[in-house]
Amino acid sequence: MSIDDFSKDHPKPDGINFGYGTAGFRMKATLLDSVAFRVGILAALRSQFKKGQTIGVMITASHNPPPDNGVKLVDPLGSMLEASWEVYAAELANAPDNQLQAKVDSLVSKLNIDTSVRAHVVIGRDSRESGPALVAALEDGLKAMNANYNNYGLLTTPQLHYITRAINTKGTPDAYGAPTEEGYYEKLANALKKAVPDLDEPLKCVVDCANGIGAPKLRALAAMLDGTLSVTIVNDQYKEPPMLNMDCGADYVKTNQRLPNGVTPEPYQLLASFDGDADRIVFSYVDDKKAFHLLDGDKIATLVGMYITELSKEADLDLSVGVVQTAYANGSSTKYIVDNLKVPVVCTPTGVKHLHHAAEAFDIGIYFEANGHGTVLFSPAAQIKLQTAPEDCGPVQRRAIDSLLALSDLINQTVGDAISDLLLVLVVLAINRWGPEEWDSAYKDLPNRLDKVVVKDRSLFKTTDAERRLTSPPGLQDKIDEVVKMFNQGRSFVRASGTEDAVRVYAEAASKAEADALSGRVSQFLH
Ligand code: NG1
Ligand code: ZN
Repeated sequence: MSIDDFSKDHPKPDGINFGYGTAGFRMKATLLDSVAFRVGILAALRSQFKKGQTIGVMITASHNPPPDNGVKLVDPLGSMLEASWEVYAAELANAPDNQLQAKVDSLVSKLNIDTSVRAHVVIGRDSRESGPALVAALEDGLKAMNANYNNYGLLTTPQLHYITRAINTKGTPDAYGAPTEEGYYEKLANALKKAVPDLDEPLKCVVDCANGIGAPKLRALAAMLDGTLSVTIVNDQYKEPPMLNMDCGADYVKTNQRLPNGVTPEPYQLLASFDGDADRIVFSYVDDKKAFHLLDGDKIATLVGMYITELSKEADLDLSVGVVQTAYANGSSTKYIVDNLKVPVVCTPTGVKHLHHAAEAFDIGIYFEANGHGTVLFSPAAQIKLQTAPEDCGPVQRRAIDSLLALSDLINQTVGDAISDLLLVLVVLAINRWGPEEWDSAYKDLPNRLDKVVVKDRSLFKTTDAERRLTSPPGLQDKIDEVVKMFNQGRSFVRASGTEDAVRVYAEAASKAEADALSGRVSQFLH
């Protein structure tokens, strides 16, 4: 059957303009059938363009509510789809039904794609009810292109990134691991044992899995790590899709700055929260007065930054370490990294692809968004230095090198990964013999507030300096500067959201009252 024949079963809804954003296509699942079908075609084209290398497709809407879903592509080395193809994705998604074949032909000729190459695609999905039907639509797109595909069923987003990279590097010197879900667990389990070789007691944590796919996957890993990892999994009802992300999970905990439903932690007990597809994680705890404390992506970056800086000094291999943040990083975290850790900080626009790219400039680049999405990248040069260091160097140096090598396997370097980041944090805490309170005490977050303001046309809001300053609408930045000056340790910026039809206002200041007031003043300028 031809593309047009298949397309009859997947008509495009009228009046919608589909955009491929930082999270791929994402919206109400009921609107996504034609998009999933066409992404199947696009994934096949991308694979053919990449000479038959395997491309990943993930069906997920992460932390969004249960009726939503989304679809995004994973490039051969496990990174997000190359930016120039986001445009082709949108063009294909928006082509009228009767012009789909013509659009495909024009892309083939424009990109000089050899259509005799057999395309290879792997598919994963989160636990949403709409997932199987969208996978079926996607498979129709792949069949229309005569692609070879493998549906892995339920996976976390980072597992699909891992599998994609593992397939494409199999049998090469850069082999990433066995290209299966089991291979993912084996790699993490082996790395964890190497990262904490002399553990007195298992690493412990209560983990809120947002009633998502992270629950069974973390359980599968923990089963292989009896004696090394002891997790208590809560909000694990992934077979009840209407419960996904409801009053629990990383986004709920970070946004509301409160405990998720379903937990009553002891004072100073460490709690982790995953998001719905397990690529984000934040931690929290309550103190002896039952006050809630959040340990977000900034706190993870500083903890990991501290440990990796120490190790790289001891390893003595001249490895450059850097941290990448966005404007949403708490000012205290940036100050702590620069002043105490003496590590350079780079600020990029929002969206992991920007952070990931900036982190590649370092031998060891640590990046986390404040919302808990992040990872650590080891450059190829750093990997070689670590792997080829002499066996008989001093014991401190040797131990540091071995620890860095273990970390480079423990960390999912393709993308932020809640399971891998959980292990990383537990390792650093165990090595320092710290609980959440000691971790939290490195610096105190400046009180802050993040608001959303709906405006007539958010496209008028243009920024510069990694989104920290507005260049448009004219005059607005000057007004913000004036009001910021009136607040102790004040900082505020405004930018258009890339995922919602709204403008975000961030404000921080020396006290909660001042942060609230600053945010209020800046928000007034937008009405
Ligand atoms: P937008 O809507 O552009 O602010 C949000 C998050 C990003 C990122 C993307 C998803 C905040 C302030 N923004 O982006 O960090 O996670 O969604 O790709 O948390
Ligand atoms: Zn997610």
